Amino acid sequence: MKKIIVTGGAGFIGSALVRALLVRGEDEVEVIDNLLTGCEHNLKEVASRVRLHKLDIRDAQAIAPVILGADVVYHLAAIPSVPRSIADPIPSHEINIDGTFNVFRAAAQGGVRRVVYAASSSAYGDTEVLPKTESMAPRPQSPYAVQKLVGEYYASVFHSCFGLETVALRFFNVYGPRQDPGSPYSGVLSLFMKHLLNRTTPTIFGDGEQSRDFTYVEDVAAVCVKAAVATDVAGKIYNAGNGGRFTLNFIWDVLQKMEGVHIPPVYGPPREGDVRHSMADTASAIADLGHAPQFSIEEGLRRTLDWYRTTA
Ligand code: UD2
Repeated sequence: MKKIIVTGGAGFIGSALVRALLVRGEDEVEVIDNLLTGCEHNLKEVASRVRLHKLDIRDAQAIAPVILGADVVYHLAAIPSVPRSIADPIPSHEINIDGTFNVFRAAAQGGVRRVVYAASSSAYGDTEVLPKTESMAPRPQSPYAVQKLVGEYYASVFHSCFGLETVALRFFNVYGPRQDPGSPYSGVLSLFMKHLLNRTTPTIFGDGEQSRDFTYVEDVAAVCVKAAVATDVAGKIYNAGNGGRFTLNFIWDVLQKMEGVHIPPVYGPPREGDVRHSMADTASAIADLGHAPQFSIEEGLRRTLDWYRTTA
């Protein structure tokens, strides 16, 4: 039996990946998570089939024996959020850079076949050209973006210097069930869902015309699994977005229509470190990984809203 590790597997994206792996028939899935932003509840339905190691990736000695001998490590553990990395940069630096180094090192020393690393579209910053292609020079504009980019560089160098197979996937604004709306640093769509169902007013930072390539969480889980098996991809970086972009104003309008309500948002000042527009060029991921996003924005929003309505 092949051991599969998901760091951050109790988080919103990690737990979706764990479920996708189990559906595929992987039967030795282990999670490393310090439960800082993730929670055990996210793994509730699959708890009997998953081993949860409550460990922090900053603790290199603790994670090494868990990673030892794994076939694949999906490295998703991180402190997300651009504004959080500005307000409180040290923990995100330590987890996103030092912790990521520890995971790669444990994988290289522990004979792991491949590490799939969750990178971020924030690496692009404000490029003039859309869509954003992997060959563009990175222009990080927040500590979080720098941290995620350093992880990509480490992924590449662990391949070239230590022979570890790595694939970095740049996630583009992932949304869906289980995204926690409980923090001011939560992803905007989880906050929109909360406001919509509570009939409260969301705050939009800036004019709401900024756009994002919102990607449904199951599509991201699917491309992670593909990245673990694709050939001739070691050491490379791929966009894991949908190839579309929608403004915040558009999304809030769609959600109001779905719910049959009229709640004008409040507009605040633009957020520090924010990128204006984000949209993935998916050609390389389609060609090399067989990436095939399944969920339109309407379908993804509908499923997400249904989940919050019945569960949250
Ligand atoms: C960045 C990355 C994304 C992922 C994520 C992890 C970009 C383009 N995307 O997402 O790939 O790594 O970080 O955290 O860099 N907003 C509001 N009101 C709110 C909350 C947010 O208007 O209450 C705005 C915010 O100013 C931004 C947009 O919504 O323009 C998206 O913000 P977010 O925090 O959901 O994600 P973002 O784009 O920083």
